[in-house]
Amino acid sequence: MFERRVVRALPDVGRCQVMGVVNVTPDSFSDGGRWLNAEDAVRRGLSLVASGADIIDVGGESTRPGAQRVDAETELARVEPVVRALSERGVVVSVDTMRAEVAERAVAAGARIINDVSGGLADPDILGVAARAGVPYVVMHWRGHSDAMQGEDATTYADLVPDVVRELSASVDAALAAGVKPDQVVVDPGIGFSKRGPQNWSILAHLAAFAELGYPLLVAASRKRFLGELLAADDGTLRDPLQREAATVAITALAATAGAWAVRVHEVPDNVDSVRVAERWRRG
Ligand code: PMM
Repeated sequence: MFERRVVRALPDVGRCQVMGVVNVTPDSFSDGGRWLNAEDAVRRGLSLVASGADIIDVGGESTRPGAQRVDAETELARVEPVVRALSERGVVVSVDTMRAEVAERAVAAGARIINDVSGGLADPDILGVAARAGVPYVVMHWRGHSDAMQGEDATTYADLVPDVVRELSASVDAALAAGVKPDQVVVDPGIGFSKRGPQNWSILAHLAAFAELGYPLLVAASRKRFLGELLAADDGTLRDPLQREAATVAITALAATAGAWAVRVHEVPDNVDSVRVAERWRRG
């Protein structure tokens, strides 16, 4: 277990926060196409809040392995109205984007967190946007875009955990150098990004090494492939993404008990129960 850190400028809910996912995309691996229409996406976000989500993460570009990039205009058209509508209703919104322009417009529309899966590597201008806006900035460990991230090069490490910690730390340093305040940095080891199945388990078993960086920790394992592999049928068929919920809730309990600041999940109620149990467990 490690200290559960909080993020300045966000409410401290007294336990690990639950970040509910709304992907306004046609192709995300588990909810792609379900909330592509802005009204459906807003309704989904509000329903996740009603069931206990503390934060809604709105994304307009799929980062599933092999996904093709969308242009900035398309991404913006998907996320901006949803961010605005949810923010106007008092929801704490994070914008899941790698683009400076999209982050800037989303913050102007009310987003209170920038969640950048590339940790500033895809578009370094995003660091200045986060610094000027003075909003929390999620720095994820990332080694390349979706078309290359699961290749041999991108998933090879000399020593996995120290390598990921070091690369993540370099991204944090760049964010700080651009003016992001240390108490607004969140780190995320990037489950499923340039990590093959077993590597994800090594990362999760060593969350404390990431906590040692000294920042709040976000864990985003919901429904990901490594869970499908763990729960595969005898013939090797992966467990369907929608049937990975119990496993996701188990990861939530373990991450929250360890001291994660937040978990990023697709379904909320069971994960809220899970973090409440975890917090009670931590207090003993
Ligand atoms: N994973 C996805 C999207 N956004 N953001 C953070 N901070 N960490 C993640 O691991 C992460 C993310 C991909 O999952 P999805 O398609 O279910 O959104």
